[in-house]
Amino acid sequence: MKKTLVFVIVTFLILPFSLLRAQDDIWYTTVLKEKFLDKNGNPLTGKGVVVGDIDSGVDIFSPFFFFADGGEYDWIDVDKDGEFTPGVDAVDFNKNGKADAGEILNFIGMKNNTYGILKFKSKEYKADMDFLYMDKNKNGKRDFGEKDGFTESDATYGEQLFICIDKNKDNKLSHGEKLIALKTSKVRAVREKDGTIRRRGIDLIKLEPDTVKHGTSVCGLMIGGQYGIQKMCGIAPDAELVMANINYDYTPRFVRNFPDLIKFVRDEKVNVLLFEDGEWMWEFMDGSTDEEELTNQIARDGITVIGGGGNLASGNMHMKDNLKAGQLMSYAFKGPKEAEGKKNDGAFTSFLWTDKDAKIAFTVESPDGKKSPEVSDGSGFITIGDYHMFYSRDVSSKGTVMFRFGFSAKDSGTVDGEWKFSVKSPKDVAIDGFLVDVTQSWSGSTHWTNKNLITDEGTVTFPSTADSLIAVGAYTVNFAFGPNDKLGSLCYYSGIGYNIDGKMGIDICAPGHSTFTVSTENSYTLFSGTSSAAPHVTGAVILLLQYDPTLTHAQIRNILKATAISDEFTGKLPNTNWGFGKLNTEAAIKYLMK
Ligand SMILES: [Ca+2]
Ligand SMILES: [Ca+2]
Ligand SMILES: [Ca+2]
Ligand SMILES: [Ca+2]
Repeated sequence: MKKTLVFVIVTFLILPFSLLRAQDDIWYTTVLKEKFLDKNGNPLTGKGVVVGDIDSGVDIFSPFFFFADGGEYDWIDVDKDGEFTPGVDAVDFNKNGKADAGEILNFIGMKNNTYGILKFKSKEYKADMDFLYMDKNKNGKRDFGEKDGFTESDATYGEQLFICIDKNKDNKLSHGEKLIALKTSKVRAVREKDGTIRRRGIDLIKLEPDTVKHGTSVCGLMIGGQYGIQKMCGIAPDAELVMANINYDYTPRFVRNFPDLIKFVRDEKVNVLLFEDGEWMWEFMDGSTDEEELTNQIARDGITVIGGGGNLASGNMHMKDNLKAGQLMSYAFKGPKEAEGKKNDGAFTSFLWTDKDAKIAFTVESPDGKKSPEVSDGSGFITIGDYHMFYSRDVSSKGTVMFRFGFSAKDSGTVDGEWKFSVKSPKDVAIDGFLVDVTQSWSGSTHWTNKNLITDEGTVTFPSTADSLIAVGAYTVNFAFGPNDKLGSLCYYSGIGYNIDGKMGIDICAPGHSTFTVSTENSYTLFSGTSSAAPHVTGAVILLLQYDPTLTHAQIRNILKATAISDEFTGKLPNTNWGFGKLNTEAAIKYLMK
């Protein structure tokens, strides 16, 4: 599993045990409590704004990602029973007043993957949650894509999709109610993992699938569905999307080609950019990398840049200590043989400190009890017993020192067992230790064992460590699943604290778990993590930009800051858990309108 995404997959495993803690009233976190208009009197829905997302991909065939720009149609009660009969009744698509061959009307039957929290059945048509389609080949399912003979010029890239205007609000398709045809994809362009660029109107229909499903859910929160017609839609459903798909590597940096992804999105002239990746391994964490400098430049150019703060807190993969001059300290971590169904054949650590004159010396003891020579500078490969060790000391442009290690077994076996570091500094210095294994998991399969030094302070992840980036933390809504998790409280995994360069790590917090969005294969799903929180802020920013396209990154950050909410959970603001507080999209819009 690719878990460097800002996403808590592992926590889903414990969901069913906590079902009783769901609240009765669902908060659709992406549906605003009030309706707003832009300066021209149009609804504030993101129209005219382009959002860029660096993420796993997007399911372009989902009914959530087409505009409702295909015109109005009538339906015909073919069997004259006074109600919509799927597979029998018709849509008068050629407007001749008759039900013709190929005009059979059916519904998708959106799957309910929300552990029953959303109350709807896939097998019943519900106007507020489902989509209709014209079953042209009468096979009882919606055909789509090139595999079924459709081309780039076909509306909805498959059999024609519709939504119903449920005028009498009975949640059914009733006599005389109109259908609106969906037509144009909301996706303008996507850079595939191998660099191939797919564009709407040219070859978007060939886009690689979103096998990880993450990006599809993120986009559902931002731009999915139809405003004012369906119960659930994204915050800014009339905005357009540009995405750069992430390809993961085996060893850190797990996303190697960040500059290519960032430049693609920038060159597509997006108005707001979202990062949906969080990394901590072999990173300086001080905002000094080329990628972060590029991010700062984009923000200076007027594009708002947002990122999830990462879900590293509570992962037992970060420790801090204060080394005393000349004192020998020992740190250790332990990993399993297998983790998440795969062989644990690699572990990585990095130690960071801010005094480059401190030449800290390390000796490593492998699980078979063999010791490395002392290393304090340079880089190299060393064999210890049955293992290989890579090490390197580097200094960032901001003066942060990073001492990296990578461990593997000689015979391509696992690195399970306990690894010990003996550490000695010639000067008093504070040191951070980060850890990860090949699972790249947030909750971690491999953990520090010196429990008293483990801390969540300083767990906001790269690239949200960039100087000019709105870093988003997550708080609990709708449905709690952590051990001490309460609705309204900060999510236990949400990164907190100051970054190593002294910047307050988190700017603002937004709904983490559990939110509702769309996933691949025509389903609704629960979503969680700072992955969920960041698109809420991005959606709010899209609406602000529709109202005033001249707003800069700094102006938007100030609006969010001025309107964020404090409550019993946040305490006095700003602070390093919550930043400025909880996102208040409605207040941010009103603040701008004043
Ligand atoms: Ca009927
Ligand atoms: Ca007809
Ligand atoms: Ca069909
Ligand atoms: Ca109706």
